[in-house]
Amino acid sequence: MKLRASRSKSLGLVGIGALTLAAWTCPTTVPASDVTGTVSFQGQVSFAAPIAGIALDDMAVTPALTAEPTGNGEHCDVLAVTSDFADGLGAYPDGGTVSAQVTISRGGPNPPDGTCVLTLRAYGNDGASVSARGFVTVAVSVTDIQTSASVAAGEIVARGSKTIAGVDKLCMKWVKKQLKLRSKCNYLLLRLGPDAVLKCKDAGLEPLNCDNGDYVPGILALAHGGTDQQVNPGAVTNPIDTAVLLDQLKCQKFLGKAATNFTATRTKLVQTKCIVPAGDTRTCRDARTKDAAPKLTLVDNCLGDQMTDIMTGLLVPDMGDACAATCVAAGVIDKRCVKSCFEIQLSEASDGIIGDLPECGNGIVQQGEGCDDGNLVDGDCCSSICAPENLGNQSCGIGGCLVTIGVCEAGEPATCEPGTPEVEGPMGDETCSDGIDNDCDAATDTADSSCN
Ligand SMILES: [Ca+2]
Ligand SMILES: [Ca+2]
Ligand SMILES: [Ca+2]
Ligand SMILES: [Ca+2]
Repeated sequence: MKLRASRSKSLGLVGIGALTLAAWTCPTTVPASDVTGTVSFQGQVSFAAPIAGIALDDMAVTPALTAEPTGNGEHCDVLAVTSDFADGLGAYPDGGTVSAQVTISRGGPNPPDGTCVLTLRAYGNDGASVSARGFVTVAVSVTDIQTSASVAAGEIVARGSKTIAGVDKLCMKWVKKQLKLRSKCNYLLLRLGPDAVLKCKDAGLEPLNCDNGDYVPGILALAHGGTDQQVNPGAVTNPIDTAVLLDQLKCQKFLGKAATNFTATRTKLVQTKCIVPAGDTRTCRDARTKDAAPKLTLVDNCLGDQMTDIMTGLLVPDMGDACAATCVAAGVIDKRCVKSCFEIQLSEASDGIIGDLPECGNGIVQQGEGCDDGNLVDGDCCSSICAPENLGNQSCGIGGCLVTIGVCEAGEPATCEPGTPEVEGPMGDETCSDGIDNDCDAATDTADSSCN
């Protein structure tokens, strides 16, 4: 099982580490060498497993508003994006464009020569509680930007998630425990062979609606690649030659720990710090990614590079294609690249577990929204920022049937229903002298024929 799109061999992944210069190092204005252009994308969206209520043409593909540079000291900025839906077979764009206006800069007279790594996100929902999400990273060169090229992106594999963010305590506990235990189990099986399955533990039954998109197995697959024993424990019939490959095995363990610790930490931080009224923003979640990033330094503990075990034929250490394809060349692991790749991949997986960011205008009332009428228009009871509006009162009916209520109720237009007419009369009855048009026929008391 793969966490994400695997056709990433052509994609470059990144070191994050843009150099920040203090202002005083640039005493004079330098000629601008920035390169700006609008790159458009085409590609394919698919589902890891069918998701009830969501079809491929419900999926909209949108470039993220941030991009990472690969060149030292360079910057990539996304100035504007356009979004489009996939067609019935998952191909995008479908009639419109998926594009990003990008500037790559180096801040000096020399033109930039690196690439920008952009993230394309695919998202759709069933209009209620279930969503589908996926992403892919795509490298865009200076030439692509300069020529406003059309770039083919790898396949976006979408998984199920929740439209309303947040997981309960039981789920959080299960995720954390399961990641830890299964990662440990993977190491035990590699080191000791299939008999170690007896030592393997499991966090128990997954709580209901906890990981419907199977992000947890996806994370383990990303951390362990071809050595992942989760799907078929005991597939390794012989233990790995620990004498020869001890460093490699330890490295595998660190990759697992780094990935699982990072994910558990980020998921918990997002839950406690971002899932609060009006607090769940991309900025908040990105900040939690940075808070959890130190967990990924465990990757640095890896000694040695990839080797193939003679007995089992397994490549150790290994990781999912999404990172292996870009961060391992001729068996040499680029640890900085692995950390960056894990950070991107696992943040998206953590968002998959926790659920969607609120988006005003998607028709679903989410965290921090008082209403969501599916548009970004003011004056229709639910404002352009998804706050219920007060548009004064409305009245209907006459006489005893007169009803006055708010134009809006709880962010939706309210329908005024006149009261029910009562009997007025006959003559002598108190309803003929109460000053009220009880039967709502526009004639009050003695003016009403029923009182005569
Ligand atoms: Ca919403
Ligand atoms: Ca509105
Ligand atoms: Ca009356
Ligand atoms: Ca009357």
